[in-house]
Amino acid sequence: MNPTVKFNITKQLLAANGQPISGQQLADDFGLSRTAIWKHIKELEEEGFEIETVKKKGYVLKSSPDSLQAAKIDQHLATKRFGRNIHYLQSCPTTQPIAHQLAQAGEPDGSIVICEEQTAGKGRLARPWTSTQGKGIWMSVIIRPEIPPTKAPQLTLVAAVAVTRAIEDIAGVRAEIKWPNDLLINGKKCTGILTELQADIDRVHAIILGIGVNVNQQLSDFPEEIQSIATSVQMITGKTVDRAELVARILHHLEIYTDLYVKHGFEPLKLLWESYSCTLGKRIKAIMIHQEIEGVALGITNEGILQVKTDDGEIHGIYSADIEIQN
Ligand code: BT5
Repeated sequence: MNPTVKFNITKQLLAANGQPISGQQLADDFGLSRTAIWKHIKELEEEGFEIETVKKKGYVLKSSPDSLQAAKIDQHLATKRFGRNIHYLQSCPTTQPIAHQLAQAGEPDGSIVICEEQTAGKGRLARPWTSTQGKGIWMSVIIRPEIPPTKAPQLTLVAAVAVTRAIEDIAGVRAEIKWPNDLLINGKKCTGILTELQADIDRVHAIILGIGVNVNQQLSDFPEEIQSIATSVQMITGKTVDRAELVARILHHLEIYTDLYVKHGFEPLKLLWESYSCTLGKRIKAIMIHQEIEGVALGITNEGILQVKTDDGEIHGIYSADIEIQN
């Protein structure tokens, strides 16, 4: 089947809002036979779309599956670039290397790789990221900002603000950002962000922003070892969230904030970031590979570096660490 035709048929069926679409009309639109259209319809049915054929009227979409097919995200998209190229997979080990390959081959700014399940999802420092089938958002966004590589970690903070705002818009809950890459609700992690880079010494070619959001999991969907630290949006609100709508909203904010960042730098985003932060003013322990620093988190600099004041009054700039909040 032709993926572009399938995408467009799905789009038309979704947009028709329960009204029939004539098979002949679709055939004319795409320059195909009615049989070819029917084959696409059958394929959509196999993917969980419930489509009724009404004599002399055409195809009526009765319901669509809870999935992240490109057309399902597209129906909610209000962006110019972000999410305009969607690579959708049922299952993959991790979306990150796929996005890297696409970026290397010239995939445009704002393209995404998204899947229903990752079998080897990864966090920072090669830690595992649990990515349950059909319950969350597991996506990599390719971004091509014209910035030096040293500034790339700021994009993690920009993305954290975008996801927080999107969750607030769609589910009505306010997550808090734990520097640098965790979103917490009631102190438990619902989102992780992994920022990877393609760059030479003075220029970024692409940033691959890996975003994992726990959306519709129940506690038992998480492996036992993370049940005490993980949560999902549904566990907090008690309501199932339309994941496709949430993806579109994340992309909406991500496009706006990335553009703002490229134009005006990190400063305007810093205020927003601070308003969502649960780290600032708290006593924390910053755990790095070769060192641990304990003290009060004072704030972040205009570069996005966390400033921690230790008991001897010294101020340390932390570029990357795991943070434990102590009070
Ligand atoms: C992160 O790492 O939080 C980054 C997660 C990025 C995931 C996305 S999904 C799309 C893209 N493709 C990928 O393969 N990855 C990206 P870090 O801060 O290192 O946190 C990892 C730790 O979080 C693990 O060691 C667990 O303790 C915990 N964890 C694992 N899965 C989790 C989940 N689903 N929810 C909450 N916590 C989890």
